[in-house]
Amino acid sequence: MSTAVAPKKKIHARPEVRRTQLLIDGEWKNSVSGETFPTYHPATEEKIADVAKANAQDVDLAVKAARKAFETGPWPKMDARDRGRLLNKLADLIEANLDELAALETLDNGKPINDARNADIPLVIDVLRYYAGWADKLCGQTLPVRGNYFSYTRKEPVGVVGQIIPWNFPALMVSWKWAPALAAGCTIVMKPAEQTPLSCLRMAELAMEAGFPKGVINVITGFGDAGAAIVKHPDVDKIAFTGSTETGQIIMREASHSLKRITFELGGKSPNIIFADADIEAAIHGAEFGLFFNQGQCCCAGSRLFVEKSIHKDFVKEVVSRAKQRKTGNPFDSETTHGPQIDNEQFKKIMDYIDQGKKAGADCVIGGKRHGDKGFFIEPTVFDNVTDEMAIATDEIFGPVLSVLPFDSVEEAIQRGNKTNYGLAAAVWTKDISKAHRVAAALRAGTVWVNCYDVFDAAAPFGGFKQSGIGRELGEAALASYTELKTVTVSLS
Ligand code: TXE
Repeated sequence: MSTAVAPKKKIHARPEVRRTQLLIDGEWKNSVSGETFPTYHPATEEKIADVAKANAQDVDLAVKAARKAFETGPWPKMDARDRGRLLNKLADLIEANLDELAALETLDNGKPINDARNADIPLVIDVLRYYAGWADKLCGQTLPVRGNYFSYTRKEPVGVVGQIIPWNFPALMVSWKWAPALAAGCTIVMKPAEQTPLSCLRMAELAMEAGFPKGVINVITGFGDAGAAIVKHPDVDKIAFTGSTETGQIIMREASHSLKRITFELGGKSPNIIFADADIEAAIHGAEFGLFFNQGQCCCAGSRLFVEKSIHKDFVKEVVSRAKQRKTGNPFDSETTHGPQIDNEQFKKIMDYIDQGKKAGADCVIGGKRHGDKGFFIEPTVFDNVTDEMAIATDEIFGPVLSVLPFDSVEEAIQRGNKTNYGLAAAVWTKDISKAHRVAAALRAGTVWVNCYDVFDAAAPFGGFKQSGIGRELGEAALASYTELKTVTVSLS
């Protein structure tokens, strides 16, 4: 992801909300109970729309449709290249409706429109196209077995997959989940987060327009109980989940009953390590962007900023000055760079951490307060002189709160950087190439950025060590979790 450079000021229009029902077996349906729930615009707290509230009965209908599409529908048996063509067609339709989807994302999530237009939705398109190319390249191997046998492997779709996603990158998470699953020939029951169902529903509508057979993509909107019903359902073969570590633990316990395949992308507390010999200008940007992008609501946010003591004072001064320059306000304004948090629950959680940081004795050098009196805005906040055991250094805050931790040596930075139960991402800033590689190898994290931050690519696997997850998304690696490997052995005698 790159920082969006705002063009001249423009207030973008709010989009129309076209879909609020469940998509089951190619049909838009109310929930069986008839119940709905509201979704809100986080910048104003106004209700946007009422959306169908699914329960276990709806989930059962969606799983049945996905199972039928998998067993008897054309999908897994379709020529792989035609599956790829449909993924490309969906990418084209999203591109044609980029402005609308970006605005929908801003409406439902509150992220600045410039970020949605220049980062989220273009990445969605890229991921779909990347996996479209994989659809006809999932090859097995011939095996040099002993005896008069011909033995080979086939990569087959894992089956019906339940996909449960969060609210921080609603459309992007849809693409990370749908694209490898569809390329592999799986069918899907997806549950978007209750805070942000709208872009997923619009993408599902575009998938229908692209011509995906009915039952291949089903969307269930609702709360954690609907997610739990997907996890419990005996006819779901795999769960792909992005969200909190706590919910991941619940899902893992539940999925163990039927030994469902699982992939998890969970929380993080990523170390962003700045050495004195770094390109300081670039590192200042990396420190600011690495934490404040998306209002700090990134699983890989560089929330522990380790700064070498010899540059610590000046570096913090510069980061604070950048934080001050962030423009907080209406996310539909193209000049806004800092939007609201997603909801009141997250707002309260973050404010509580800010309070804990102050009470623990860290120096709150900027921010620390609510911005305005409407919407869930929090000022970009920097705590200096944070120590490893403070809650603001150990817990995922998932908000615009940066903790600065001064350090003395390479060994100390590595040791303290790794002192966490998480292991999603890390970054190291230095001009010394040997040091960069040494530290990159020593950090226990699924992604290490060197002299950059938040650089994502459809081809680059992403996921966590330790309690940050299981398995990998993106790249060729993601396809492994959507396929089963079958060995076929033929007697030649
Ligand atoms: O997450 P949940 P929440 C972290 C972040 C945040 C905290 C809580 O620290 O402050 O989690 O956020 C569905 N069975 N992340 O409460 O509960 C739920 O409906 C099945 C990091 O939003 O994990 C939603 O669709 N599903 C993270 C999804 O799980 C269940 C992004 C995520 O919700 C369920 C988001 C259950 N029992 C939060 N309970 C990241 N890794 O990026 C809830 N859900």
